[in-house]
Amino acid sequence: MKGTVHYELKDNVAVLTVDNPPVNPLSEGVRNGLYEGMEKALTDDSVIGVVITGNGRAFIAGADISEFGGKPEGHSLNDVFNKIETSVKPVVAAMNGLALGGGLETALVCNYRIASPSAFVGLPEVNLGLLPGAGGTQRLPRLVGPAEAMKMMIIGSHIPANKALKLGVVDDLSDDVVKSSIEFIQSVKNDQNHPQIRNIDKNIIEFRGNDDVFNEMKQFAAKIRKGQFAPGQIIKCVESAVNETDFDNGLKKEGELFLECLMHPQREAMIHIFFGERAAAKIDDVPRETHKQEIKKAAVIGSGTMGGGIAMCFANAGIPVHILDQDEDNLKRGIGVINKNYEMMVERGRLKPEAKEFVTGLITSSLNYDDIHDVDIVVEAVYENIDLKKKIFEQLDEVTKPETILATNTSGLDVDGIASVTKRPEKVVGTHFFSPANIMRLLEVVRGNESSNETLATIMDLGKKLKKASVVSLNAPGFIGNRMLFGYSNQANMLLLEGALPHEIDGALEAFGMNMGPFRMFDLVGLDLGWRARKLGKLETPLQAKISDALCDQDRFGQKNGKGFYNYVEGSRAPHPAPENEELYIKVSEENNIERRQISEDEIVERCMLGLVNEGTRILSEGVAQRAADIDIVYINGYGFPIWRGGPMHYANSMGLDKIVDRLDYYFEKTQSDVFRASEFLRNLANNGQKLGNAPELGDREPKKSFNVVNAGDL
Ligand code: 3H9
Repeated sequence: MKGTVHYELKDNVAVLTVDNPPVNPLSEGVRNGLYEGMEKALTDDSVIGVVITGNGRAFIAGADISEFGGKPEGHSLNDVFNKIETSVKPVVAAMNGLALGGGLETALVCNYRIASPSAFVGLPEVNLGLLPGAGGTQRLPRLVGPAEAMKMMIIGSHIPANKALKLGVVDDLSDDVVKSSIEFIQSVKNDQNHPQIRNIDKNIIEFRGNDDVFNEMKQFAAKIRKGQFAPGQIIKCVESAVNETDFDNGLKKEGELFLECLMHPQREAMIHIFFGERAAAKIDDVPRETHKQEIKKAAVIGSGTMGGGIAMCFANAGIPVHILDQDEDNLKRGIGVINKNYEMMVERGRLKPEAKEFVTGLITSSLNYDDIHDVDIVVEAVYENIDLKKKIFEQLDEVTKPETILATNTSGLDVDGIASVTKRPEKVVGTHFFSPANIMRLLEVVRGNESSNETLATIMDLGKKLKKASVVSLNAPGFIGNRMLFGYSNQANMLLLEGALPHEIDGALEAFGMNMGPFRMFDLVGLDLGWRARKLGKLETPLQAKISDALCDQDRFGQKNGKGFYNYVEGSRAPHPAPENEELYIKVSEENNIERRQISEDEIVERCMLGLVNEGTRILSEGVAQRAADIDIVYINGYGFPIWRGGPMHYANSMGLDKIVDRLDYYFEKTQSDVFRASEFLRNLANNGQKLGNAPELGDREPKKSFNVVNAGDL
């Protein structure tokens, strides 16, 4: 049984300390401990009140997420909360640290709340496809009003203690929460009544019978949590909190709606991502106790969009960073962009002016390699040219101290090739940030053949400090994310050749939940990249790229020049259909003997998803990704896959691998396209009724693709 609660008497006050490292979730042992602790305190006449607190850095981080979907054991949270709320002796929540979900809900059934200034509170259940199901939707609106409460629950934000105090979520702040709580209990021990949030209705009464605030929230939720089930449920709960005159009716409604969330596939998908993200940060064959280098100072080579964004990541994490460029004008421009980004954050209220001063003060720059001799890590972020990168790495190897980690921000070049020019290949690693690097959460960490355990452990640790979702990929063409685009993009392009129009394909995939359809993405990236690479290498245009190359021949390069698959008006990224392209689509289809036809949304989604999933299974079968969930993390954080579907691999598992193989075989028979050729690995899993999970053991893997067999522009 996980977790326990220590019972201690201090000055006639029972102090119940939740102990369930590292973040004290309400596992069975904790629920039982709280229940029994409350009973003991209530039956001991010498006890004048109860303090509930947490051991370590957290008060209570919520219900134990790993218990969802299983059979509940021990005392329920309801039993525990009833015991606390009906206590005749005052109960104080001494919130020493994080109080999230069921943790904040525990505090809300107490009579008083005293928080440490460093504590954070929040009801982030929505991130797990859930709603606060232990009274949070009923009690929080009574403290802060329905609008603020719904905003907190729909965003799922963590609020700092001083803001919680201002909002009235906590009553006081103290550096020593247990001592202050005990003193407080001494001061109210003779009071007959202690406040209960269930009895407060001054903040909700004015909203009774008025739908405006709920309609506004529905619009807000549709915008920031498109396609998600839980936000609508949260709003319904708060409607009950406001409109039901009997508190217990509202609680009952919350219970019913919580259960619906619990049974919903989005809950399983989102919890898969919660644990998947934490698992992805671990590398199977790198022991947890591996020594990590301290990163006290960093350098970034190149002051372009990527370099600037990466430098901001370091500064935001409080790590001094030096930007190096070879061109003074570039450097000035780059620093200017960084300043503008920070200014914009201040204007939008996302950064305090003094915080801006602090972070910009951490960024220095120059044109001189000698200035980075003492840094602990260098991230090279120049444009994708292997010869240039190799030249830079030779120089970095010369000027930096021997223990400096040398990282390359490449989206697809051979990291081992780059490492080979240094005398420290064990210190070389790929760090593929996604643009804009200061905003996008994904970090693909590319493990070179010789990258040492210490280097990898240090980078994974750094990823966490930079607030990234880090995923390890072996050094293979396209790594994980871009390689998977191959099958997906191939099918999007084939559908276009077969008769569907870009806005129809994008529309179908966006309705499925993708943040951005493939043709909007192609326009954003630039159609000319593949076209130029093929021209340079005198390579033939593959069938799927014929339309894209034909558009480039007509100077349609995408967003960069205002016309591609779509048209754009200056200063806007909004796509407008380009009917003038349709003649060209028909012509290219005809030239390639492809008969155009009406294509259904279902077929569009199915073919693109099969392309994505099948390439994912190959990546797994080669061990390029450690686990299927790692691939899901990549796709959700870097490629706009809807989190509520749990990522492409989880999606395949939930469809059933036997069905996936059937559909791959169906399309393979029709098209003979390699995109639909099911691997033996996938077939075996499907035949044995298994799911996509870990990569096969080392000896059982498919050989990984080599860099020299992949054509430029194919990926
Ligand atoms: C809820 O409360 C429902 C109720 O309303 C109603 C019930 C009826 N459970 O993230 P970290 C593990 S729903 C179980 O690396 P950090 C985590 O897996 C819950 N395990 O640390 C990891 O394990 P490992 C509402 C949990 O400092 C380890 O703890 N609460 C839980 O970066 C360290 O976690 C939430 O949604 C949990 N609740 O971040 C909060 N939480 O070491 C979810 C963590 O084996 N948690 N673990 O990989 C978080 O957001 C972050 O973990 C937190 C700490 C901010 C707390």
